[in-house]
Parts: sequence; C-alpha cells; structure tokens
Amino acid sequence: MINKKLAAWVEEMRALCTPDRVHWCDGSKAEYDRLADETVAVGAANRLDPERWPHCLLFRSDPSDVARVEERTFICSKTREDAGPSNNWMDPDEMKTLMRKSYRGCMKGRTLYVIPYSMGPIGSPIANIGVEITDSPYVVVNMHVMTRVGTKVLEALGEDGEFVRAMHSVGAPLAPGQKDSSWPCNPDIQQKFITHFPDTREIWSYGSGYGGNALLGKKCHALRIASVQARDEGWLAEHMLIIKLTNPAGKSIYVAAAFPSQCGKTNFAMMEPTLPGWKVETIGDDICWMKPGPDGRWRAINPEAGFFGVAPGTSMKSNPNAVRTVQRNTIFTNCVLTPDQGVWWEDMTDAPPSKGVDWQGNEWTPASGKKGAHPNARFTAPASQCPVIAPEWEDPAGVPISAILFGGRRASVVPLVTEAFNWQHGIFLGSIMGSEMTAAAFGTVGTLRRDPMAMLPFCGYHMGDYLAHWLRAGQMTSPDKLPRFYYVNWFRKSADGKWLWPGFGENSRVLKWIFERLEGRSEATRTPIGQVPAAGTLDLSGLDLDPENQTELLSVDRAAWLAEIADIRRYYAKFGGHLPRELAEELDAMERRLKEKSP
Ligand code: O2Y
Ligand code: MN
Repeated sequence: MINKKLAAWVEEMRALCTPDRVHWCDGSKAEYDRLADETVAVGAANRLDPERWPHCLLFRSDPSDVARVEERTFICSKTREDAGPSNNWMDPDEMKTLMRKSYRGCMKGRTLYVIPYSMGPIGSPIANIGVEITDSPYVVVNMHVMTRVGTKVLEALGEDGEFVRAMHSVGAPLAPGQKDSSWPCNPDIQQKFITHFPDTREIWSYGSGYGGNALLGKKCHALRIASVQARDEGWLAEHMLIIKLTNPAGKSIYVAAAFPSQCGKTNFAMMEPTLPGWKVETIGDDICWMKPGPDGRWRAINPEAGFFGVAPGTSMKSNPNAVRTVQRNTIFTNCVLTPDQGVWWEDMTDAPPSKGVDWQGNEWTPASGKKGAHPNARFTAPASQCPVIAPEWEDPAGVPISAILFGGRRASVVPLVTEAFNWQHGIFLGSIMGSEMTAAAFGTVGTLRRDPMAMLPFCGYHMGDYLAHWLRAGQMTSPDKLPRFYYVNWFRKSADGKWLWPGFGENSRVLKWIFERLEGRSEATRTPIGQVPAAGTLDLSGLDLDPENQTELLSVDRAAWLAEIADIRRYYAKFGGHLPRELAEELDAMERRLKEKSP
C-alpha cells in the first residue's frame, strides 16, 4: 500500500508540471541499465569502452551548468532571522508562488520520475527517507549510485511514514516534436533556484541538472534540511568524512573530519598511510550523521552510498584508491573523452592523451593550452567499489567517533595540528576555521573565507544557533564519552612560499599522534591556542624535513594570532545576538593567553 502523503504529493506535482509520463523507480539494476541505454541512445551520454571501462558513462553538461550555485541557493525559513546572515532568504509563501510559475508545465514532453531514497542504510535509526521527483534521467542514474533507491525504501516508509519532499526539474519543457538538448537545463542563472523549506522539510530545485543542485539527497537533504532536523531532534548532520584508523597492534578508532570544499576530503578519506603498519579505511568521504548511541558515545553513519568526487587532480599519486574505485560502474561528468573511448582529466596521468574531445564536446589537444576537463568535472562511483571501504561502513548502528578534525587551507598562522582543551574550546576552534580561496567563484583568490565546521554553504539555519547546538550536544552524553577535537592544517607554507608539509599519506603521522593522545600515550605542549605535539612526539621518521620547517609547522606566532583575533571579532559580529556567549568568552580568553608572557 503506497504512502498516502506521497501519493497525494506526486499527484499534485504531476498536475503542476504536466509530464507526458510518470515512472516510479524500483531501484533495480534493470532500471539503471535501461535508463543508461536511453541516455546513450538519445546522445545525452557516451558509453565508454566496455573492456577497459565496464558499465561507465560520460555526460557533458551545458556550459552554464557546471557547479553548485550558492548565489541561487535559498533557505526559506519562516523568518529571515532563522536563516541567518550566511544564507539567502525569501519568505516561503512568496518563494513557492514564484516557483510554482516556473514549475507550471515545466515537464511537458518529459517523464516525471519518482525516486524513493534512503539517506543511510535502510532501517538504521540514524537514516532518513526522502523522495525526489525529477524530470532528469541523469539525476535518476546518479541517485541510484549515491543513495539507496527503490521499492525497499517505499516498504520502509510504510503507509504513514514521514519523508523529505525533494522536488526537481531541469526547467526545459519540450514542445511537440522538439529535439531535446544533450543537457537540458535553464541556462539563465537568474532562473535557477535551489530552495529549501526547512520548517516543512521540503526542497524545490529548478533550472539546473548538475550535482548538488539536482542530486537532492546530498547537500540539500543530508546537510541543509538534515541540519534543521538534527537541531530539532538532538543529533548532528555534518559536512564531514569518516575514517577508521587502525594501529600496528590492530586497535581501531573512528575519526570524523570537516574540511571546506576543495581541501582534499576524498583524498584524506581514502588515504594510504606512509607509516608502516598503520591502516586507514573509508566509511564516508563527505557527510556524517551522528546520534548519541545506547552506549553514550556519538555514533556516526555515512548517509550516502557513493562518491561524487572531483575528477581533476585525482591520480595514482594523489588518491590511488579513488582511481581504483572509478574503473567500472561509474558515471563521469565533464571529463575528456579519449580516442579509445576512455576518460581523462588534468593531472590524471603524467602524460596527457595526444587528443580527445573536451568537456564542451570540441576536438581537443593538450597543445591547445586549454583545459580538457572542466575543473569541477566529477565521477559518481559506488562506495562499495572502494578497495579500502571499511567492512562496517553500512552498519546501521553507526561507528563510535573518538576524534573530530577541523581544517582548512591556511598558508600561515595555523599550526599542523592543535588539540582543543575541551569540548567548548573545540567548538570555538571549529567556529573560526576557514580556507584561503583557490577558486575565484567564491571571492578573491588567496583571501580567507571563514567557514565554521565547513558548514557555511550547507547549514539550513542561523550559523550562530548552529554553534549553540554543537555546545548543547556536548551535554547530551557524559564528558568521558565525547570525541576530542583537533584543528589541522596541511597547507602551511614557508616565508619563501614552499609547502612545509608533504600532505597526502604523510598525514598519517598526525593521525598517529592523535591516536596516541587518545590513548594517553603522547605528550602535548600547552600554547595560547591549544595543545600542540611536544618536541619529538610527532613521528617524523624517514621524512626528510628541514629542522627549521619542523619548528615552524608547530609554532604559534603570537603577533599573527593577535591579528587573527581582530578578524575573528569582525566575523563574530555578523552573528549578532545569536553568537553563543561561550564562544565570545573563548575568544577573550585566547586573547588574554596570547598577551600573557608565557602560555
Ligand atoms: O559542484 C557540485 O555540484 C558538487 S559540490 C560537492 C560534491 C561532493 C562533495 N562535496 C561537494 C562540496 O562542494 O562540498
Ligand atoms: Mn562536500
């Protein structure tokens, strides 16, 4: 028996969008294969060489539709105040009136697909169900990979279960006889809308078919809507990867880590440690939902079932496990098509192919000096194919988190690793984290964008209230069960602009120090900003690091931090009365410590 609210909602949207057909997705392999064949038959996708790239597809998007669009993303909570200063806001009724006009008749000539999906293993107490309506077969096949889709979800939903309503249209109706484009969308940026109604747990997306704008289970549901559900229900929905870390003695812990977009989260989540005997296994590469478990520890699941990773820069050097993951059953978007029906992207191999077809469908050679793949080209691959996926990655009970890492790209000021003094101080460190921009899309390259807990673009309510929720979370379990916080920075540079830290697999050295801190086996030195590794406790064996660099990596430059304080005060002022008093006190306390003669 179909869920009554679902049946009514689908009928309402069908009547509004007037598609030619309605298809309820069952989530089967046959369904995936049929849709894949259809996209190839109409010229929307290329099938890659079945010998070398079995069951892989390549799509090319419209040049206007290549990434998330923050400026067209709205949080339509009841009041502007609820959405806070970091979100675009519009009154929910006004937004719906406006968007209904766009949705009216928008699926003419197309199929309306109903995709029941579960974020998290079906039946897990931490998982949550959504239903996406879309007119994009690209979205359907991607949702098959990124979430658990189909009849089994409808069964779990039952007749009266609640679900997140995720409405999507590419916004490109077809007149009778009109030939479809290979990437239908509304190319006018002002006509793209990625809107969220957190109070009613709804998402309405229009005009874009790309990634986070269209695969609504990911950023829209699992972060923006879920962060509000988590606030209301007493749990945490975070922009964090999750790894399992095992020491040479075979003891394992689980670590979550928040890094802003473009900071190498997927690489870190699949890292091959350089330290002998240490092992990193993947639970998730982007999103983490955590609830207090029956044992009083914070238990985490990866709500996703696949990876939607950035292709350019992914190589056997930077992330061999991602390269191995995407060899089959993978959907590529905006990569180069090689003459042998394979895919390529910048920095995938030392030598580029002699020629190919670029992401815009034009003949391309490396000598052209142009990029062949779009910088935000993507692979969509099943998590189960990752060679280092942890066996328990789908455990419905989740995994207990021992440590939470925060980090960003900071060329100066922030040491390699700093341990927070306590929960409140950890939230403070998470609230001041940020990254120096690498893409002009988000501001001037090199300028610092503060991004508390990497959630700035993904929090469905006021960031000040969000930080207050984190402080409350510290009271939800006994203090000895709480994870500890670490602020990390792999991107520090010397005065002459050279990287001080090699990064990648060498980051396992920092993980080893954290592991040993949690076991009470490693020493730390107290500084005004937190605890840094005591001399000799960070394992640098076999690493050819200049002793001066070693000192600089862990140094706390008081003058630079005092300048940072002034910037944080300006940043905090944006939160107005929503800034938790505890965080203002932490800032004052850090300033006092920095001005004291000794730590
Ligand atoms: O550009 C997009 O639509 C994707 S953005 C994305 C994808 C996977 C994981 N993280 C992100 C992000 O922006 O944080
Ligand atoms: Mn992300």
